[in-house]
Amino acid sequence: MQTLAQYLQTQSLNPALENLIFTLADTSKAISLAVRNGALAGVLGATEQENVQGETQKKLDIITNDMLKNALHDNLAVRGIASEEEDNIVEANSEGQYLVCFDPLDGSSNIDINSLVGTIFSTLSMQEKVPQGELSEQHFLQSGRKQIASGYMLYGPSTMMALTTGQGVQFFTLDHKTQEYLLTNEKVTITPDTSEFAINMSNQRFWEKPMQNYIDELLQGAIGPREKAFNMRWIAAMVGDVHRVLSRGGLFTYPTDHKNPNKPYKLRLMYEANPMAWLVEQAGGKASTGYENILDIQPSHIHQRVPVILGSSNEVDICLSHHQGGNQGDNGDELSDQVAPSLV
Ligand code: AFP
Repeated sequence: MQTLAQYLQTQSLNPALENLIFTLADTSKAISLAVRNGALAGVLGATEQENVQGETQKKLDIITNDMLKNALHDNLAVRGIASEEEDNIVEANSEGQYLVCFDPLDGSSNIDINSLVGTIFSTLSMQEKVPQGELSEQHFLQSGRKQIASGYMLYGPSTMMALTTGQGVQFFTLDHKTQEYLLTNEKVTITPDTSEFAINMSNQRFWEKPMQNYIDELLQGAIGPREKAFNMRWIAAMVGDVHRVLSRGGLFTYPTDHKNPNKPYKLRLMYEANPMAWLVEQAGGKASTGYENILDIQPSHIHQRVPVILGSSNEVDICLSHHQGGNQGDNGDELSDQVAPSLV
């Protein structure tokens, strides 16, 4: 089996980008160890701090954020960093050419139940050179199409990395003995058809009408319009749910919901939706908000949230056909007193 280093050598990447991928991979090995040791390392549980999004930070959110931030800061190719756990962008090296957006520990509510968590990353290029002290959020606000290397590390029964540099999707598995990531799937492909979906059903009454109608058809099974039974899974860590979709197909969605009209979307564009949407497209699947391709969204701020529907191409198309002709914020009669949200 090829190591990550051997594989990347065959891809003719810019050596600085290759080096950046190694930095991310090496840091994930240390994160994997901290996650595996759990209570033995005293890293479980919450802190009393909140992140910029008002979520209570887990100890491991902060530990993993610091690990990645420090490692990336030490890499001279990195110009700046945006993280779920940082209120503002962090400036790194003046000569750096890359910007890295990351969620250091996606699914962190799973930590204390010893369930799946992961790290998600997205890399962009600096479009212009700016003097030290003048890097701003504006430099990060590039559409998902501009990503140059994205992926995730999944800390599960095995530690795995999914990577795309725009040449398909590869899976690497960490050999804990040698501490090498080894190539275990060189061409990850999402089956176009599926009978599996992932959604947090407890929000059903708050979804827009098109999503309610689509899921209702799936739930009717063989006697409904889809004429087949569907299975449902929900890991509560996007990284785990998307890994399943990449591995055996499926549809994953965290749609618009009106539980809290001030927060109609859950997933973050720059370090959750964009990297996952690019991976899914590179593996032959589709990713949309319901109304537009995720990768075409022009971001308005680094912590922006968006609705996400992604996975097996034919199933995503069927879901999108329910949205056609409708408007975002179409809640049907029951919730029509709510204000239609804009992308926030
Ligand atoms: P955390 O990283 O804050 O735990 O959030 C994980 C996440 O953003 C995403 O990975 C999951 O798909 C989603 O939240 C789960 O949300 P629910 O708890 O509402 O099901």
